[in-house]
Amino acid sequence: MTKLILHGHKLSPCVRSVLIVAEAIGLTDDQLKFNLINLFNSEHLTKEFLSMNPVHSVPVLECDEGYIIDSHAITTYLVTKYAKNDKLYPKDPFKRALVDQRLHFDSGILYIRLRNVSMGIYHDKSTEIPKERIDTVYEGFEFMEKFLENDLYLAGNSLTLADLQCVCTVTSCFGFAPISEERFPKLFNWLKRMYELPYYERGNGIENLAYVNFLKDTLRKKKEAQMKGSGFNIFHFNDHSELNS
Ligand SMILES: N[C@@H](CCC(=O)N[C@@H](CS)C(=O)NCC(=O)O)C(=O)O
Repeated sequence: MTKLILHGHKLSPCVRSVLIVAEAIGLTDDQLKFNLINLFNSEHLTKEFLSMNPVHSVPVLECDEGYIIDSHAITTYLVTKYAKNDKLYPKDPFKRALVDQRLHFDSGILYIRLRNVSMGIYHDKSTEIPKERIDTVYEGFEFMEKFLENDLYLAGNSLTLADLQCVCTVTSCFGFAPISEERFPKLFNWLKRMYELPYYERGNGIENLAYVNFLKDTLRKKKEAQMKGSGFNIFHFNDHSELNS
């Protein structure tokens, strides 16, 4: 096995998507080493990190050939190189295109809408999440409900990378955009299938809960700070020590 180091923070939905894919293809912690980048101490803005990733985002995968940035590029690389078969990322051109479309949906639509909400929680003066931002997330869920209209999974009737990537984004929204069975029956049942994966908790569930609580907690602390008339800065306000293990 060659060098594989994942640089990131496990609260990050994008980092978790790499971790759940690594679980799915059976990469062990020894094979894929984890290096914590503490975003709350701006470790993603250091000269050393920027030389790996000028876009200063996590995750970054360091491998023998160099650095790969963006979770979607990392997961497709890992599956192509290390999975025992092509089930998660089919070689058939049409099936692959379908998976790729869902990955681009995650990257360009769903995740960006989550990010607009989370960035607002961290940096906006307002202590309320604007309803329009939450509505854009729900619109993303409506698109997924359509993807699932005739299929059990996002790109057909078997599990692919599309599901593993999107589940990390969808569940990250649960603190402000929960999903009900009445409104999103297909998505609700898809989630149940995802929760049943033997590696779900380890790959996403545990750290996702920490992330959902972190967003809620941040909003609460921001409200308290505003009531006291004191300043709020995400990088100095919270004690993030428990999040950095
Ligand atoms: N499309 C990228 C998005 C990565 C991203 O935005 N990561 C966030 C954490 S979830 C980050 O590193 N934010 C810090 C920054 O962008 O400066 C991916 O899938 O890896």
